Amino acid sequence: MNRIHFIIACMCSLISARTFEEIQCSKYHYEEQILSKQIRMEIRLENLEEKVDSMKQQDVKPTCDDEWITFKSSCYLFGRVQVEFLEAEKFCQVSDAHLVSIRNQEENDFIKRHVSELSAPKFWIGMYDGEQEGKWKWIDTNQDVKYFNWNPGEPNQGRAANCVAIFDNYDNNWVDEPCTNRQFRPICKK
Ligand SMILES: [Ca+2]
Ligand SMILES: [Ca+2]
Repeated sequence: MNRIHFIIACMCSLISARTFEEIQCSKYHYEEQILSKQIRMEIRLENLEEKVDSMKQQDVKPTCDDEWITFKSSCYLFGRVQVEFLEAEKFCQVSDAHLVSIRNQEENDFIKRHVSELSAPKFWIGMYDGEQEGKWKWIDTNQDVKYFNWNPGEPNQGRAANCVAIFDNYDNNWVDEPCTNRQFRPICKK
């Protein structure tokens, strides 16, 4: 091979090397695009699945037993016997329920609306501060109470009253009462 042939051969090999790199590069670029498209589609699919799950949950209505009333995803029973607070909780537990916990304004409005339609509206709700004065808990989960609907001036009886009731003469707002008071009926929730 003379000098000119050698130079031409080198140039050809350089050209073919660049072309090969270009082909490889464009192949990687293409694969990268496909991969990123695939990732975007997977994220969209996950988002859609989450949306479908949450829509399904919103539509779920429990099947409540006779005399129990459905609201959102729970069943409520407005008892007819007047008992002490702990007896009221036991009454609910017989039906695999607990005294009602009222977690927000909407649920409170539902309870108030229903109680005001009844002729003897004095009820226990499942809230107590028997473990530590002023630290109110829900009896169903033992969680701290975060939403309150005290009647103005309540709670007002300190250690003498560790349970909570709702009365029509207090506009069905919450009042603290001695737990041994037998004037109240249970509202159960499950
Ligand atoms: Ca108290
Ligand atoms: Ca009170």
